[in-house]
Amino acid sequence: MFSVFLSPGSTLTFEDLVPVLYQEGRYQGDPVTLGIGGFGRVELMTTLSHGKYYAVKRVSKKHIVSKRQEEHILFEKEILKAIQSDFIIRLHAAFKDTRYIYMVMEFCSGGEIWTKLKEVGRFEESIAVFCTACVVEAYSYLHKKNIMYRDLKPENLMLDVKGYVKLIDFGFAKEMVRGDKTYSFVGTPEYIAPEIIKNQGHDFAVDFWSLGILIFELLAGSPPFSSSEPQRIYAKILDGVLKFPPYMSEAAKSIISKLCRPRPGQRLGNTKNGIKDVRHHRWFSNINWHKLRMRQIDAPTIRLIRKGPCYINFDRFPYDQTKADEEFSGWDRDF
Ligand code: PIT
Repeated sequence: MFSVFLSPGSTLTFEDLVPVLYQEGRYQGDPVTLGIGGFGRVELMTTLSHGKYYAVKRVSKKHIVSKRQEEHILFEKEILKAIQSDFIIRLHAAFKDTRYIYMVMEFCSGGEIWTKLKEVGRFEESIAVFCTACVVEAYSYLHKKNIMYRDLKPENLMLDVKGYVKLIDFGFAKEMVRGDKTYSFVGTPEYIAPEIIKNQGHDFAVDFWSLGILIFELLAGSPPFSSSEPQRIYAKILDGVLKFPPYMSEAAKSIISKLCRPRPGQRLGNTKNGIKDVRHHRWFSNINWHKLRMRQIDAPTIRLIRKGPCYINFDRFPYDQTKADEEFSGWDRDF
């Protein structure tokens, strides 16, 4: 077992981590799974010594090699290691063995925004404003470091114990020189900007497009351009016609329209004043940005968070007993 320590003074070792088990219900006695994705699974773990909780992402090395994701996963770890923001998930440590790589991350006990949105249908405006403001802070931090995020959606937003929002999943993030463009086709169909679909090259502006889509989805419960077939979604995105439900406020419609402008150079956040213009839009007039950064605002999202066992705000997933094959090619030397 190799281990990497990322926080000086911390004594977290892989052997210290033990799984947290469901205390009741259908899966009683099984390890708690917080999420499953194409990438692997995230499990809830704790230490017997200090009792803190961690979300541990585990990915099969064989799977990474078969999907040619070696570079990607190494980069994901390097990015997460370099990031220190209250609005982005923290990576505490990274480990590997012969079968898996593990990323030990901060546990956000409030659960996914996506789960909450499904529960209540759509968010009240004050909740949507607060969640989006947290994302703006995360973007501001990332863009200052020349990192595009490229995968904004409710599934990638977690609530911490205070109801503050944190960005997770840096699988599509990319470091970019200012002024450069990249041509990779990435993202989730409903959130993809028109210039990506048209393969015209894209940059930081795609993050502002997706911010507009997110605001719409938080307020309406579903994104503005949707269909069961990705091709139909892309056609709607290229048409660019936003149809707002009658209950949406004028300020909300205004900020969404400005973020979802087809031409990247005209998009709010991507003109000469940069992200400042987003912060100054009237939809955010009740947000004190300084207080938000200081975590001195009472988060309206707290109403969405349930009290109970530490996994109560998460969907439950069956345990997967199968063990991945071993993998020895050595691509993970630097992990
Ligand atoms: C959870 C709960 C939690 C953290 C996470 C998931 C983190 C997931 C994650 C996944 C990634 C990544 C960063 C974070 O790059 O507290 O359900 O692929």
